[in-house]
Amino acid sequence: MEYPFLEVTRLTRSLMSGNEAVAHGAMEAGVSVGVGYPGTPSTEVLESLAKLGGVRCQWAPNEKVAAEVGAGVSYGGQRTLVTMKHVGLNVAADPLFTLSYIGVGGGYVLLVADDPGMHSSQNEQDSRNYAAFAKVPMLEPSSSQEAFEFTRAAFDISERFDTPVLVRTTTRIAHSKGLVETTGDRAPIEPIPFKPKAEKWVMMPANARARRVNLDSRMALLEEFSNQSELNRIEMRSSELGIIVSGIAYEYVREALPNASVLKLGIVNPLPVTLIAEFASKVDRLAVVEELDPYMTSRLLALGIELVETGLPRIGELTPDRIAQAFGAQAPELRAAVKDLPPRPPLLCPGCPHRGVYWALGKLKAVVTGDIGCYTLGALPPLSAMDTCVCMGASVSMAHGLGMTGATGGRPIVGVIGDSTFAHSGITGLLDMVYNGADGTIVILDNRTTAMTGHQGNPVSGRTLSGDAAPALDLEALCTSLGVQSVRRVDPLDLATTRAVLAEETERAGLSVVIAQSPCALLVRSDADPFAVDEELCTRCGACVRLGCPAIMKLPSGQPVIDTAICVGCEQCVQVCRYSAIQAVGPACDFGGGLS
Ligand SMILES: Cc1ncc(C[n+]2csc(CCOP(=O)(O)OP(=O)(O)O)c2C)c(N)n1
Repeated sequence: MEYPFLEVTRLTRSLMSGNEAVAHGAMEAGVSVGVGYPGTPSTEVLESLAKLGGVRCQWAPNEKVAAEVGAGVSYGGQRTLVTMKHVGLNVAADPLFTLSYIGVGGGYVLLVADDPGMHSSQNEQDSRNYAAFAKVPMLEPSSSQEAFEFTRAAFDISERFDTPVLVRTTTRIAHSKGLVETTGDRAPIEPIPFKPKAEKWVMMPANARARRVNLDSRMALLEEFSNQSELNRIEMRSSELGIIVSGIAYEYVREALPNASVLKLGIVNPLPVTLIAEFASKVDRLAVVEELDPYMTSRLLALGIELVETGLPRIGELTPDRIAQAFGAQAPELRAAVKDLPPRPPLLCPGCPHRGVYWALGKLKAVVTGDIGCYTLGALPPLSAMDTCVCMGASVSMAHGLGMTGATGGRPIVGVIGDSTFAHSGITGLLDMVYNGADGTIVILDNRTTAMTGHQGNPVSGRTLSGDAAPALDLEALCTSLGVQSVRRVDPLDLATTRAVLAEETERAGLSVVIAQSPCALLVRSDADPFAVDEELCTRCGACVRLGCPAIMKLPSGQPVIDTAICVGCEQCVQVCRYSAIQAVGPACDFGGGLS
């Protein structure tokens, strides 16, 4: 089978992360709209695509919306790239499972980045299962070069087979860099005008039943394609051992077992069953090496293909060492990692406005249903001020549910949610509380940005992906119009007022929202002088240390000291010191408190 994308004229060679390479692939494929929701390790795909220029790129408030905006673009006959992290695909699963029935107009590619080992996620999921479950093809690159080429290929496959296509990366592919050869050309795509065609575009039972049959025929054609495609390839070496592998694990296998023959799969759904049987017949022993779920293993065993049991872990990331060990091979020589580095646990930054809210909630002994963002770090000692964290938006709905139980023994229940997370999936939970007459207090931490994933704009901040001004959501007006009885705004850097307002709102019956608004400390350049502890006035009571500010350290003697190089002069510690022992000093350095 011939694919022009594999025969591109190589013009430019540059070092790119997998995320950048996906963006280049989409750009060269002639994509006209990129849309997604940030989430590590996928975020830089859309940011890179936006920087390449010529493609309209935008953040959606959540992944379901992104998937649907992309569907509209595709039905309008243009190519679209939709991006998200693995848990985002849970949110976008609803449209995905029907988009597969409908198919596409212009090419529709959904990039999903998994995070084995949970470097930055609340769980690890293997999105390959989604491809099989939703009945859509999935491509899995093993390098930055492939991330580029497979993304281009995915658009061709999408249009040729009339299907959305998933491209799956994992953290190691998304974030590691490799040389990528690109053409720099942009495929001229002729937009296909939208034609009303209810039997294709309108999924109601009568139409869906017909498309369901069509879906199975399409998957059969795609399996044939998978058997012949250059994206799947056999690399014959010793016939003693054959490994079936995809994604980053391919690179590990090449390092750990250089003599093994390999069937390298670039298409992981549908699996090329004939090609797999052919490979199996060429080797004495056959094994599957795969990170996370036994996705290929279980399918091959069901087909009656004999596999060597590797005992490789199903949790976390694979490594060349682990693979070598599983096959009794010598571990590859790797450059020794630097040992004994001090641990650097994530912490709320100096000057972070979230800290003031947690301090106040701690004083009120509130039970805090939490959410996902920088503010999840409030769960860590010494603040230890968050009691639950499940998924985006859950803080609001769980405050509602917990409130029905009376299980907190009279302690107030407060849901805490960031501005981006509130726009993502908090609004419906709040509407539910209003609708069902729930009591409780929800704090919206409005730091004017999506900080956790690298300061993306969102509907509350009123800044688009390209940095343009957009209408900023008026949180007070929104919550009031939903029917919340009391909506108040506080500056969380003013600890006494924050505490007083939260005390009033948690004591009153009914539903209230407190908007704690202060920009992320990394967004403002602080001109304030840093502070220092006057050891003569200090009683070592520890109140300042309990704020958990990285600028405040406790010496072995128990004496707190402030690192003036990172103190941004937010004065939160000044407010908790009852002995006036924390005082401003002259400027410690000339680069202020953070990025501007
Ligand atoms: C469904 C889903 N999509 C994306 C993410 C990635 N993610 C983690 S936190 C976060 C947003 C945090 O922003 P915000 O709520 O404003 O809080 P901040 O970090 O600014 O304090 C995102 C997008 C996720 N965990 N789950």
